[in-house]
Amino acid sequence: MLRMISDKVFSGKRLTYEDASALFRSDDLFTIGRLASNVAAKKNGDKAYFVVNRHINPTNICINRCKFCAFSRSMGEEGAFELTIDEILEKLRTLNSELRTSLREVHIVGGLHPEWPFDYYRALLSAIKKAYPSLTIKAFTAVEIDYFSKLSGLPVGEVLVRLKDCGLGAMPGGGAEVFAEKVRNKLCPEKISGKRWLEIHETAHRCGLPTNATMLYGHIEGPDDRVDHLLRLRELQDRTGGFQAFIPLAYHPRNTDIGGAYTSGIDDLRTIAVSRLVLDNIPHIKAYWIMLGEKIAQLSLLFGADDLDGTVVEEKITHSAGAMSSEGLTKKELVTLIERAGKVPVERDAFYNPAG
Ligand code: V47
Ligand code: SF4
Repeated sequence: MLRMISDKVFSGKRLTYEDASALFRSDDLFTIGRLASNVAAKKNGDKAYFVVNRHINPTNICINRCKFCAFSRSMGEEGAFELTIDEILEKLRTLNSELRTSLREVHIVGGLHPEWPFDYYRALLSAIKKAYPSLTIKAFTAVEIDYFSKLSGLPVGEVLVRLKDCGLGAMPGGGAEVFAEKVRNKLCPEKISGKRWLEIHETAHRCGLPTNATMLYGHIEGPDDRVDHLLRLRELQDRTGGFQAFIPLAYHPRNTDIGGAYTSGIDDLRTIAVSRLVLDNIPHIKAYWIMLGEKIAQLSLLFGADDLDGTVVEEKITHSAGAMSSEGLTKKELVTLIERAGKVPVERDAFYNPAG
């Protein structure tokens, strides 16, 4: 079976549901990795990207309370936080000088706050854009965008246009989890459906906003749920071309309602590789070092990934759930990880242009 898949990949043929399912079930990690690495080299040469970025979470108060999420709190619960716009600006102002001078992207996502109005989010974008005009703001998952539409009574397209007018430059890929209804209903019954997530990204692409896509793996899903997820993304990308990167997110079990175990390094590498092979129309596969740990993220560069994300600085979502990685890396540390994998580090902006 792998031989046949390998022939297909080398002749540029698209993999089917059955092919992807066989890849997720195979234990021939090195063959799959070598194949994925070949595909990655055709797309991105020996480049491995990183970005000088900072993550910011305006609040962890969330009405959804997904069962895999250790980050969220209810209003008034111990550990709940909410940041003012000034406090968020302060986080950018107090970056060390190396980061402040080369910061390209701020990544903003948070919980669905029961009381904040849509105007808070618009004012937040405008304030950041005013203080840092050249910074790209990558913000708000499809889950938040759907919530803003409900809050404001505006259709999703209008919400996105108004956020874009205030400085939104791109959308992150969170909230996708696993699209398959049976799994999703167990993991996060309050969350928007997979179909709605895809619709919102389609609307974003049509509004000229590039987005990313993720898949949360390693909890209660099976290999066929993963395949279904990847194929639904590939189908949308065929129609819009708006996804920049796909990021498999390794489930972290600590302090969550569903518990369970950490993913294995083998499954992490296989998931990166299969994603690279199946998503033939998405330009970049990101090995998010925060979730994979620095060393598996580095190895992922030999299994089809071409991007490590970035400096991050402060990370709460995965660290609430037992991440063992550090919270931030310096530029030098990212460059060293990449060079020691035998790849050429490319510092990028939010749109994969080399940072000049
Ligand atoms: O939406 C929540 C996931 C996402 C857990 O687009 C968990 O560039 C693992 O989407 N274990 C947020 N994952 C992170 C995210 C992301 C990160 C980096 C870059 C980009 C990008 C996007 O984390 C959430 C959810 O899917 N998540 N809890 C957990 N226990
Ligand atoms: Fe809320 Fe997002 Fe956590 Fe779900 S994953 S509870 S939507 S913050």
